[in-house]
Amino acid sequence: MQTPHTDDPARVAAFEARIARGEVIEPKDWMPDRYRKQLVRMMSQHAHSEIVGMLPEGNWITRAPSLRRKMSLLAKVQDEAGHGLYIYCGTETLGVDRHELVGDLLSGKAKYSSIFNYPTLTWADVGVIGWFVDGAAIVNQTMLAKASYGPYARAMVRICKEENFHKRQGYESVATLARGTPGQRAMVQDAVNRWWWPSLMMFGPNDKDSPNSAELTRWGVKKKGNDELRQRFVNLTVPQAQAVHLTLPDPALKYNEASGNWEFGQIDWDEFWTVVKGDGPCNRERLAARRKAHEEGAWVRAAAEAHAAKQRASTVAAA
Ligand code: BYC
Repeated sequence: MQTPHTDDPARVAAFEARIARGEVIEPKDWMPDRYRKQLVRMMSQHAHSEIVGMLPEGNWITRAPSLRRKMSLLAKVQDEAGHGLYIYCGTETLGVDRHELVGDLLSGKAKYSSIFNYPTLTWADVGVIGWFVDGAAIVNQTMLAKASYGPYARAMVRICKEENFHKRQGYESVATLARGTPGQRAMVQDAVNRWWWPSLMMFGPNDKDSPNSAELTRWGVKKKGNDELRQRFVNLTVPQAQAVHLTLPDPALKYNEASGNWEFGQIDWDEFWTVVKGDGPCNRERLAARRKAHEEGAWVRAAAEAHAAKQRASTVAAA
């Protein structure tokens, strides 16, 4: 744990000048306490999202319709675990311990992305998650790859490469179903209808209702606001839906020639906050699954710790 520094104004000004010059902040550099706290908050929520995010799709590994689909789903879910681990490592460079962060997730104190509190009812949901959820994550994370904090930005570069593969496999699966039997078409349209609005919520509240945005933008963590990224996602996704003849469940969707944007309807913010506060369709189920996995993994952690202690002892003996 680094010694806490006093945030004296001259140091903060020098720090902000570095950010303004586009310099990357590294773990050993001085940073305002608030910058460190904001990063720990956001990065730990992000890591938790990757870990909880394995659950909805993991639910379909045993029921994937072919060996090929099973292999790509397995690889995708494993990638999400890897993303969580890189980001926990990144968060530890800020002086926190991942056991503490995981404890906060398991106790229900920490947040993770609202999107993972919705159920995966059919196989089509898996394709739609790849297309919408990974698609939204790429839009958000491509910006975070330019964030001012080096370890977070570098993790995002690799993660975005993997998310691109996830999105493509999801869209390809959706396109296959959309070209399939009337039953398959209806199944994929139903999945699109259920996942569209929760995917738009992934970008967070409107900028005017986002308490963290101003500070994160000033410090170069957020390069674009929640609304701009959400709009970018809508603009990218509408033509993709048209290409596979699927309808997005929003009668207000309309192309605005002047702005070049697809205008969209009202997001149900009451639903969003209900889910964020822990009362979504699957919040309890997700936390119960994580707690069970954590308890069942106790022997692995104990074995790893015993191994590390043995290694340390033999290093000391050899010195
Ligand atoms: N869900 O001031 P705001 C993946 C909270 S996983 C829940 O705008 P900020 C994948 C927010 O935390 C990738 N909570 O916040 C994995 C804040 O609460 P606190 C997930 C949300 O931080 C498996 C409050 O609302 N991506 O790709 O400026 C399978 C006010 O919001 C949500 C990330 O985690 C939400 N959707 O901006 C497939 C990206 N939105 O902490 C795929 C990293 C907001 O003040 N995170 N809240 O109590 C970010 O980019 C930003 O944190 C957000 C929110 C844009 C999400």
